[in-house]
Amino acid sequence: MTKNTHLILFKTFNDNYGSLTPLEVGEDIPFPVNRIYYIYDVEHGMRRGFHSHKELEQVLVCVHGSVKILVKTPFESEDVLLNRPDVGLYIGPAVWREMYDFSPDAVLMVFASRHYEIADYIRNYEEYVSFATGYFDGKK
Ligand code: T46
Repeated sequence: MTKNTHLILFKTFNDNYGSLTPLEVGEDIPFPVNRIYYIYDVEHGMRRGFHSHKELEQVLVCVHGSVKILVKTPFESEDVLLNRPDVGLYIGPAVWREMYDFSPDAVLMVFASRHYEIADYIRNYEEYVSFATGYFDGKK
């Protein structure tokens, strides 16, 4: 997958009385969770995101319906379909993301490693490419 992203398959208990997916911080979610938010009621054709984060780590779970996530670095990009409540998409720092093709019933839940910080967002694509090139070069 694209650098600093991976899919996580959560263990799930499927019983004759229904299904339950427990998420343990530090095990299923690979960082301490400081914030949770969810995105829903997204109008048909609407695209969101268009930014990267400098430090934030997140796990995105489409707990109902479906949504596609474009994850992109200066070197590669991938479109990920999230349509199962037992699958999470980890997105680390320096990854550009766009969310699109929300089904009308989609609920996208996000577990985040940090509180909401405007200064952690990079919304200008040229600025992002420069930041991410330096970030990934430093990891070689
Ligand atoms: C991300 C993707 C997956 C807050 O006040 N607190 C929050 O914790 C968040 C996430 C947002 N907001 C406010 C800021 C805006 O006025 O909610 C409004 C919508 O946020 P934004 O336009 O950033 O939403 P998206 O869908 O473009 O991006 C969000 C997250 O912001 C972002 O970190 O990775 O979901």
